[in-house]
Amino acid sequence: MIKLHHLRIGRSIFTVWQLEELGAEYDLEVYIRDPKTMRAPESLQAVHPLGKSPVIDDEGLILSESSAITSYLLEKFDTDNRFAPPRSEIADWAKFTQWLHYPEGSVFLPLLVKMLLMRSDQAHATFEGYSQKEIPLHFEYIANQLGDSPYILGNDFTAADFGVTYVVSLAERLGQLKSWPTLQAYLARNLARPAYVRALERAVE
Ligand SMILES: N[C@@H](CCC(=O)N[C@@H](CS)C(=O)NCC(=O)O)C(=O)O
Repeated sequence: MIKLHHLRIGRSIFTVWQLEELGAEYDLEVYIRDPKTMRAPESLQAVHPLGKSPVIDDEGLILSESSAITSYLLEKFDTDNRFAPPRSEIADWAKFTQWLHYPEGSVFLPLLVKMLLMRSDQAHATFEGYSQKEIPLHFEYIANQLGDSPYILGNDFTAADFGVTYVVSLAERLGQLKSWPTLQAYLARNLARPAYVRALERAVE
């Protein structure tokens, strides 16, 4: 059975959500951040050298990186393509893959810079300039992609929505969503999904 090494609070709740959407059986090992440093406990390093979460252990296969974990879980549990287009539909599959990797690859960095700036008591003009320009660039891109659709690839919820929901939720935690009603509505819609609610209950977030 898959074991998910889940660090509270952070992106691995979105992996718990995926496991719930997929109806997979799994065990959860929960880790708590150091309240001062907000870093993961050292015990996570015994699981994976980077000591970060999510990490899954599937009968000895240790896998890190949230998007890679999503791909693995789809391969294993989404055999009827409920959450991703089949590879045979190459253009749809390529767009799906782009949106699967975009949140971690492109959106997370400017949000991380913003988070660090908020924790700093010094002025950092270069970093401020970067995050002030990059964050709206990404939000507009996501909002335009959504348009009037409920999900990032249109009318159907797909596994690309997990990562996009993660970065939008992080943006909300950082107080960055006030002028973005489309993103607020998208976030509320996804977090109301029964599988997300079950994930919160299971992970006791
Ligand atoms: N690129 C990795 C990032 C993993 C990551 O940085 N996870 C954070 C939690 S959101 C973490 O474990 N931070 C604790 C630490 O670095 O001490 C992924 O997508 O899984």
